[in-house]
Amino acid sequence: MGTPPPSNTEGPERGDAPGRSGATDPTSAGSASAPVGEGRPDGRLRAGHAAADPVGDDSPDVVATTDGAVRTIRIDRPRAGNALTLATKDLLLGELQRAAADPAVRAVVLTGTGRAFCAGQDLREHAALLAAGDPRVSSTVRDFYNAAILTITGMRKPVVAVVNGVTAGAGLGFACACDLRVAGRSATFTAAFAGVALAADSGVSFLLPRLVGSGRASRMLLLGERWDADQALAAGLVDAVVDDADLADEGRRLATRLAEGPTEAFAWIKASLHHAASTDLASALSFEEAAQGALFRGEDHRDAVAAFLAKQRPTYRGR
Ligand code: T3D
Repeated sequence: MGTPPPSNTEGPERGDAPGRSGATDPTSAGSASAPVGEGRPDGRLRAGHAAADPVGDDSPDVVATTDGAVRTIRIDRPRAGNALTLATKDLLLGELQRAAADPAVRAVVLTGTGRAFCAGQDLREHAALLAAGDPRVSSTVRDFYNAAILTITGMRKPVVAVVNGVTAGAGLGFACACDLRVAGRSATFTAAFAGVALAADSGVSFLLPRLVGSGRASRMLLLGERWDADQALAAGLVDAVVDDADLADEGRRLATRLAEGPTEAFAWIKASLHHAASTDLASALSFEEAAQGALFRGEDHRDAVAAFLAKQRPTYRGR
């Protein structure tokens, strides 16, 4: 296979603009995709057209900070468990797309403020939109949830979920979509959808069974089980659990290590894993061949081989 197939799980090609897929193109992910946040000196973003916040704190915020090549995106509505309103979703998708498109960003951390990672859809706003017959109740799945999940999975750089507390509904989908998941000891995990008489969204039906197996995924979705961090670790839902006090440092350590790695190879590894998740062996082999073919031509590969032979540590430039 000379070139990867045209889907969101396709492999990135060297020299492509970041976010080549429609989902990671800031101009093509639907009406909710246009960044509406106004940058503030403290790095917090506020929606330009935010409706009144359901918990009345007028702060549907997403905080984005950059440390070297690591971009940290933090959902910042702690009074509502970092539940997602339309305004928060606009900001979050915009930040995800910006991180995907910025070549200076080589790893991303997704986390939340306070006791929650993300409680999913804001149910107060949802109830109000339902009562008003607002069409955004259903369009938000396509315009935001689908677009955001595809932006995370299609991003040509690793994304680390630093799960600082409760995660529910779409929040669980966000954690599952990330490439690595590290949780604080107090984190809990629940699908929550059936609790409000909904089915899965945000990729949970696809991503969760691949992490924990279909039996455990069914228990989570049908029985509404809420797992603690150790259960999540045992089931494979997270890769590591650390004390809450150490979580931010561990997330930073992981993301920094990834940001200093061979970004282009990571992009292909990520794409290969996503491609292989829904294809057959022959197609996976072709995809791997395309990946290695692209990487053989890269600077990082040549430098890394030369460094190995010279018994030195390679310095990756991400190309
Ligand atoms: O069209 C569409 O939009 C469909 C899209 C759907 C995507 C989805 O995500 S559907 C699933 C939505 N999420 C949920 O159903 C989760 C609901 N929340 C819970 O089950 C529990 O609150 C949690 C398991 C998340 C946490 O439990 P706990 O005991 O640790 O905390 P708590 O006391 O229940 O919540 C703390 C506060 O956050 C509380 O506010 P209060 O009473 O102190 O003022 C609670 O109401 C608020 N909160 C938690 N989740 C949400 C929320 N507020 C709004 N929306 C929420 N999802």
